[in-house]
Amino acid sequence: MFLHCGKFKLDLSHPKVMGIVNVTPDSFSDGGKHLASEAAIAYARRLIDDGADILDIGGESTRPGAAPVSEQEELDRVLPVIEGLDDINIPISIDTYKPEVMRAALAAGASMVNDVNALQAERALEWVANTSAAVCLMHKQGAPQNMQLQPQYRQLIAEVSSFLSERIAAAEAVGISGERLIVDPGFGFGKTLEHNLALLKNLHEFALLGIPVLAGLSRKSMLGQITGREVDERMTASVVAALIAVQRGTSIVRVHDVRETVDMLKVWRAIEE
Ligand code: 7PM
Repeated sequence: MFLHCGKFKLDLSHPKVMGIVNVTPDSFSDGGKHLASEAAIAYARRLIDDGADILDIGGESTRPGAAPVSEQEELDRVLPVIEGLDDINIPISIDTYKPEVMRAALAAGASMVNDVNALQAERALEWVANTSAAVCLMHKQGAPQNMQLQPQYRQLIAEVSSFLSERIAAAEAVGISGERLIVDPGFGFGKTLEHNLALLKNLHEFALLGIPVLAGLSRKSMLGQITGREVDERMTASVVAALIAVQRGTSIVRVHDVRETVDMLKVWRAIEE
């Protein structure tokens, strides 16, 4: 299976690593916008050295309860970073749910959209259709501000699956072909620990949609709940969770710890081929 993203064709016959680059003021330097961009660019280059296959660049935290950021602020954060990475030879994904940010980022050189809102915003489908970018369609229940309050499902896997299948149909209806699509069950987005574990255990079910699956488990609170560890101490748990995901057919893992995840995949592949 190949993923078409802009000028890139990613061979998904082996799982790929998407490295997370958060361009938020608290993540990179408080010495002003320019320094923050430079630091984010340097960080992104390190992830490439570490073996990242895709970079996911985001300017607004989608974490539960996070304050929304204005469109202009988000653009000011991510565009200089995308522009500063114009020489790299791996795809850049823009992590946003805002159509204007998608459009500007794709024009600046990004070739994938990672949308936790699955292109449900007005104009998002149409704008992405007019490009050759790939899109990750993620499931969530509720809005980031309240989604963790009381998540409930009658049939978790079936509900997440049918949402994703409806979004695949919506994307294909506007001309975004299946080769450009990725689906993601959205770990932690309106899910309890029990829900997250059931999703992880049954991840192979989503491969039945016929679209590559992406899993974002890195450092998530479900791993904190299981191990009792703080967010900065969840690397081992994250790498193991990524292994469980690829064992269940996941094509792309979205991670902070690129080096360690790449090592894990090398070990896994050594016995898998
Ligand atoms: C706090 C909680 C901070 C959660 C950050 C997060 C995903 C994503 C995020 C995912 C896709 C994080 C998350 N998670 N995009 N964006 N899939 N496609 O760990 O699971 O970065 S935000």
